[in-house]
Amino acid sequence: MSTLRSHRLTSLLGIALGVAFGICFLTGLVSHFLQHPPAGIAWPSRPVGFYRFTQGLHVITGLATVPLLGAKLWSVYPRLFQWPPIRSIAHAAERLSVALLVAAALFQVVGGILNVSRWYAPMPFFFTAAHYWVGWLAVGALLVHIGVQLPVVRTALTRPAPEPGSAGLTRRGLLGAVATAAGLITVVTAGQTVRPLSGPALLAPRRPDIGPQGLPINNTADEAGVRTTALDPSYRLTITGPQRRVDLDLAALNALDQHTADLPIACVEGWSATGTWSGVRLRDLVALVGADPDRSTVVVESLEAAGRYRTSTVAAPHVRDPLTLIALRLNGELLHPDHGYPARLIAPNRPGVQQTKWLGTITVREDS
Ligand SMILES: Nc1nc2c(c(=O)[nH]1)N[C@H]1C(S)=C(S)[C@@H](COP(=O)(O)O)O[C@H]1N2
Ligand SMILES: [Mo]
Repeated sequence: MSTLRSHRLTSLLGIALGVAFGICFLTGLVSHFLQHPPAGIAWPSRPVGFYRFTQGLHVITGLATVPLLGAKLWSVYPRLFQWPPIRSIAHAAERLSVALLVAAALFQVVGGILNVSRWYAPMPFFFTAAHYWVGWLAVGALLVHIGVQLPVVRTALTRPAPEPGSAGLTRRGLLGAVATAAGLITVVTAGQTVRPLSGPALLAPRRPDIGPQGLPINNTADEAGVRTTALDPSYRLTITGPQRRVDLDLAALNALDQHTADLPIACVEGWSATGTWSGVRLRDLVALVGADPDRSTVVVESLEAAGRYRTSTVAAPHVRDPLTLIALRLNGELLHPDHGYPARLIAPNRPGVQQTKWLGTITVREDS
């Protein structure tokens, strides 16, 4: 057995891991509630890049936990198999919470990596829901674990550190290696959302600058099965409001006031990239069908026949925001078919999954 294993090492790794999991949990909650707001609560549309920041942080921190988790498990590995496995009721409860914590932590990290790599085959369940609920399980087990281990950690860290061993890897050396590994993982992946790091982003599943019109794609027009309908010259955008319904062809859409905004696509998978989008303000279209743009809710629907992300709801703060566009252009060109031609939604502080592409209909409801 390695002499490197000690309460001190485990404590230090545990604190780092606890901080990382805490950041992941809080940013994960933001992502969940932004996408599933509790009834009667609407998220603000500003700051523009808020979700880009929290979700980038979520995935960066999650990936950096891999070496921490590995080292932490290694440092306690022999103790996980102590005999007898159960000594008392309290001991049994503590063992169970540790088993839950290890299982939940591995599930979160492995599932997160599979999702970021878009490899869903090993996950025959809906990843997002599972990731959310297991997150609560992990945090619950983590709090129990912290409560139980706090005295051990306190003793281990207040007692003077033992003399370093004479041969082999030292504790400082091991912690340094773990920190270096976490740093390296960050450097080769964070570039998918932090532009200055896009050069070394060798392992990032997405690069912010690779894709048509300088932006990555989540789902192509062919994958969504919309190429024919999207390119059909008889295309109309149907907008239905409390007072009237209008069908606008591309000429009519282009004849309306055009506006430009620099806004990011911030995917839940952690990549993000800013584009310069031009088109019609959603609030102008809301006014066109006789609703009050300052107090309306909008449902947009894609030409895409099926698919989880074919529709999204735009709550009042985003409808009202002059930066919320039905974009017709990206970076000075007509939208590429993969970016949602002929028209897509783009709004500030909004998860990528809700930036609906290939819009077919817009339904406006005035809030009471
Ligand atoms: N209709 C439709 N819109 C969609 C999607 C989709 O699958 N179908 N994917 C969403 C996701 S998950 C993201 S991250 C963004 C990506 O936009 P981009 O491909 O233009 O970069 O589009 C969103 N809009
Ligand atoms: Mo996405």
